[in-house]
Amino acid sequence: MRHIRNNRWDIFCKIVDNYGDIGVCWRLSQQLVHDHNLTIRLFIDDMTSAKKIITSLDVSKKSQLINGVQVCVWPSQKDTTTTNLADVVLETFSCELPDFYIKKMAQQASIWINLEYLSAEKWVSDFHAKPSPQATLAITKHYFFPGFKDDTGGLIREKELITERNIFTNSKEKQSQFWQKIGISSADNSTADTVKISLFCYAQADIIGLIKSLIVANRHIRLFIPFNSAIASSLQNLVDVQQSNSNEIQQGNLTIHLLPFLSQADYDRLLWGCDLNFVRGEDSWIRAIWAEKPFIWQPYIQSDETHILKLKAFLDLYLDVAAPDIVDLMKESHLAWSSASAPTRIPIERLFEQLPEIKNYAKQATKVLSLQPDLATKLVIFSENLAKNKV
Ligand code: TRH
Repeated sequence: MRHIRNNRWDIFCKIVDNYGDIGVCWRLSQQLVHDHNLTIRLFIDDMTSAKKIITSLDVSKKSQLINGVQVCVWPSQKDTTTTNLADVVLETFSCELPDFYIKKMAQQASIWINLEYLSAEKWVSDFHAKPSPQATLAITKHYFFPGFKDDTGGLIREKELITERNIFTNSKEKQSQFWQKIGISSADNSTADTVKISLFCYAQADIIGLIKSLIVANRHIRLFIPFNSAIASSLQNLVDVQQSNSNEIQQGNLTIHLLPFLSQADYDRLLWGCDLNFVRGEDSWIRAIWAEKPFIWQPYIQSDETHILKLKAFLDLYLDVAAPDIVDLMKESHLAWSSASAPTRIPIERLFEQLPEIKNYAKQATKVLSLQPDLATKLVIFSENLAKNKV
């Protein structure tokens, strides 16, 4: 039997807001090159925003090779970059490919897959891998939904990720090197009861309430904040960031470390090195799961509190076999953090007391998820099956 291998892929990314779209596309593009030996072109509509994630990007260039990925500006009809279309075209998050490009795809019978946003909701299994024939052109788009269950597209997880994480968490030296690299050599001198927390969230969260609770908590806390505009204004209201004249702010038992926006690789290490991670959106959420540490996830805010449905669906799935007291505590904490109408703050002291149990559960849940095939592998198999059905 002939083995169908589609080696050349074009990936299209539009940056709607924040860092999730480009964060996912950049991670996946690199993985398809390094783990699957594919030739990848990544087309991006906003190079300046993309530079936040692809730090070595030269925004003046139309096309450049970075870490094995050919990074290109969003194409126009006259661009020679699109003379040769790839075998597989990956539209991400329904970003709408250029019309001229779709017409060419129809002529060449390209494989067209749309990568959707991640959700743990039940309907995802029904919609995953479904075809959508186009009304005016002889071409079919296929929907690929990431997900937590076997009958979905899986989660992004690089081949070496779990090994790299284990090497890091088992090596005091590697951790020490990391804290030094991001300018926090004092992190090594933490007392045994110090809780390390990372914070990445949307401005709607009760950041002030959280920090006030941490200031009066009955143990030492280090709070690491990769600085961004969502957090900046809340922080200004609470502590005098300007006057502190340093990236370290001390209030009671709490030390706040203001970090620059880290590289994706360093952000992973921050999650691995902390005891509790506040994450948001899509990509940092999944990285927190792979960190196998306790986390509080804040979904991307949507109208009519739709994001709360997404949050509840995830918690039901993720906490499926957790002890009832852990389920209650995690649900209460997540809803307090994400729901505008929640009357209470995160029960931080109870969370700290239960941290060892939550950590054990996180380990177990991550292990189960990491036994499933990863998203890139499923995507490659999916594209091969589509190609097989074509011939
Ligand atoms: O930035 P986000 O809020 O992105 C969102 C979501 O993806 C949402 O679903 C989508 O609709 C919206 O964008 C348009 O959160 P997310 O998904 O966690 O992406 C953040 C990326 O930034 C992720 O790849 C991790 C990375 N990151 C760093 O590289 N360094 C850092 O210091 C931090 C805090 C994050």
